[in-house]
This record gives sequence, C-alpha cells and structure tokens, in this order.
Amino acid sequence: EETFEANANVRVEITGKVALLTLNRDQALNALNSALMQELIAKMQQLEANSDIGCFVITGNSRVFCAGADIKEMQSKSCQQMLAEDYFSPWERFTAIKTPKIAAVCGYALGGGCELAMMCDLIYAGESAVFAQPEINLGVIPGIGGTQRLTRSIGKAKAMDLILTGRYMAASEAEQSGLVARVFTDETLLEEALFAAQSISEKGRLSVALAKEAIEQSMELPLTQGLLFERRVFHSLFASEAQQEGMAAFIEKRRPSFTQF
Ligand code: CO8
Repeated sequence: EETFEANANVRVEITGKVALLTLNRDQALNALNSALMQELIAKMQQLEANSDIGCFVITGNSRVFCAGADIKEMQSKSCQQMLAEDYFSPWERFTAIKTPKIAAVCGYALGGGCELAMMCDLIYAGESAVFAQPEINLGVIPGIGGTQRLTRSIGKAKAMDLILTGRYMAASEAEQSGLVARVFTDETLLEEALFAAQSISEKGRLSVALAKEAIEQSMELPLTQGLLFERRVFHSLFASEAQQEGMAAFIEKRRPSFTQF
C-alpha cells in the first residue's frame, strides 16, 4: 500500500503493520523545514490514531538521511522570533508518539538530521552513514536535543568532541560508541530495518509500549525509582491478555499470537 501525493515531503508506504516514512525533499538534502516537520508529524499522528501500525521506519535516500534543520529558513530569524515561535518545539509531538520509531540511516545525518535519528527509539545505519553536529560551524549549537540526547547516548567525552569540533563520525564509530544499534551494508539496511519493525509489530502492543516507556524512564530516574517503575509495570502486565497468551503459548509449545492485543 502506498500513497502518492504530488510534492509530498514525506512518502508513506505501508506493509502489514509497518509504515515506512521516506523523507522526500531531495533538492535540499531532506533539510527539515517547517513544512517537512509538520507533514512528518501529522502523518505519523494520523497513522497512530487511525490504523493498526505497530512500528515506524524513517529513512532518507542512499546519499542523505537528512542534512539538518533548514538553514535558509532559519537564517534571517531574530532572537525574538525564535523565542516567540519556540522554534523546534513541535518536535515534542514527534517524541510523544508512542509507536516505536526506527531510524534507518544511509549517508549524511547532520545536525537536525542526527537529532531526528536520536529522537527515534533506535538507529540502524548503513556503512555509508555519517553522523555529525556541525552547528558550531554556523555560529550556533544543536537545538533539537543534540547536547542532551547525544551526551546521554555516547557520553560526555565523545559528545564534547563531536559538538565542539563539528567533525563527522562514521557508522563504525557510531556503533562502537553506542549511538547506533547495528550497522548493515547500505544495500541490506532497509530490508533489515523493516524486518525488525515487522518483528516489533507482532509483539503485544501494551508490552512494547511499556518496555519503551521503562527504557525512556531510565534516562530520567535514579536507579531505585527506575527499578520500582519497572517492577510495577511488570506487575501490571499480569492484568493483560498479552501475558496470558505469551505464557500459555510457551507452556503449550506454540508460537504466541499477540495480533489482537
Ligand atoms: N538547510 C537548507 N538547505 C540545505 C541544507 C540545510 N541544512 N543542507 C543542504 N542544503 C541545500 C544546499 O543549500 C543546496 O541547495 P542549492 O542547490 O539551492 O544551493 C542543496 O541542499 C545541495 O547541497 P550542497 O550543494 O551543499 O550538496 P553537497 O553534496 O555539496 O554537500 C553537505 C552536502 C555536506 C550535506 C552540505 O550540504 C552541508 O554541509 N549541509 C549543511 C549541514 C549542516 O550544517 N547541518 C546542520 C544544520 S543546523 C541544524 O540542524 C540544527 C540547528 C540548531 C540551531 C538552533 C537554532 C534555534
């Protein structure tokens, strides 16, 4: 299933319970202007509300995932305008989307492009992937989470190194640093990302959503409170049909079917 719209900044292709979102603003290397941002978020919110999608995959093209926030759109804004618009705040609606999001990155993921990947729940990279936060070269700093999410993801030493120099980090280093979950060849990246998305979409919706939330809480909470949050979520899942089905299937030596939950 595929929707074709003239001038769409984001192409949507649905296969089973997986929605593939392809950034489609090639002329600007998929730079995130307001139109693209609004379109991406609206399409994901719509799919989450009105369909059975269990996982999103967000990708670019073979050369560019996304070259960052749109510099041409930002260039002439004043400080007052930036504050009044709270520029970039709509991205909070993106991170609030509960359905898991996988970033499948080939080529450049620069600035806001790296930040978009980090706002997804996990990142798979092709061998050609290049990550950077080059905002320092524009006289600014990362503005969609780069100083916060990158530091939590790869630690202070590497975050300082990347953000202060603006240098490029290749896929292999990104994997060693823990930014990227797995690296594949460029040719197999999308297939592997869709395969993982398919696998996630076949699990119980509630257990996936709560596992994701518990991992997110680990970024916010002290250990004792994080462990308590996890345990209470674990306990609460014993009121779910998914727990009954999953454990019954194990005892009965069959594959669980979570499709209805
Ligand atoms: N914004 C707008 N247009 C862009 C962007 C961008 N981020 N990146 C590329 N483009 C445009 C180019 O201007 C060019 O347009 P045109 O054909 O009209 O001249 C077209 O895309 C093709 O780009 P290039 O000719 O540069 O292509 P190359 O293959 O030579 O180079 C690169 C590719 C290396 C990716 C190069 O384009 C580049 O370095 N781009 C900018 C990368 C960058 O600095 N990104 C960070 C942007 S800032 C950000 O994301 C967060 C900002 C936080 C600020 C906080 C404010 C509150």
